Amino acid sequence: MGSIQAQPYDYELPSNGKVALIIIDMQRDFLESGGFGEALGNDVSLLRSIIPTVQKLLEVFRANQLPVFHTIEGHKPDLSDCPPAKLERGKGSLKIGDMGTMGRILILGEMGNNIIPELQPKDTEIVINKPGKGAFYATSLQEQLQEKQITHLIITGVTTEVCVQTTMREANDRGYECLLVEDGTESYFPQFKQATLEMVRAQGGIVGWTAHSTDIIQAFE
Ligand code: TIU
Repeated sequence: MGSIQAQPYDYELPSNGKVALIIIDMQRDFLESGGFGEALGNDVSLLRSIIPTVQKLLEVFRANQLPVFHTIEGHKPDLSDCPPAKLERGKGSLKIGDMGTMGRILILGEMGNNIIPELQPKDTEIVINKPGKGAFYATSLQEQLQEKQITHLIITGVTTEVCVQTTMREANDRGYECLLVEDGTESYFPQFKQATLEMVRAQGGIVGWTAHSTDIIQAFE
């Protein structure tokens, strides 16, 4: 493993291989009709464009026997882990916990809350259920990364400016070297994706790096 052509400058992979792939919230609730994304008033079809890219990265990490973490945004059925502020936010017809066409909206274990079939985790991969937008808040992610001595994170998933960016900022504050995959993340709002890519790599990589998946994959071949 060497370096990846990235912005604002090349991203150095660790020589000891302590790098993980993070796949954020690629769940039906955000990518298919009848889930949370649509309940918030979004066109969910836009997000599906990154599926082949994330699949390719997943194959590369699996082939190199490198750790993969999947996250799911979801709440306990009794909503005890959902703050009232989150529950009550928005003016859509469906709220968290309501019955949608894929089961209860954003509730762990419901059909809509499952990871999409195209990116099903293997038994050896870690799935982090998270009640917040960031993957570190109220989860075991930090402990699990530390256990594997991971220092570098390649970040993918949805949506760029919400759960992906929040997680990347949380990871950056915890000292991880974060690389956001430009074509491996998507938003319901193209301008928000673009702004996020620019803001995380501004000021000399204030939050981290961004790179195209082809340049990342090349570094693992
Ligand atoms: N609404 C939106 O853009 N995102 C979320 O609510 N969660 C995630 O980003 N996963």
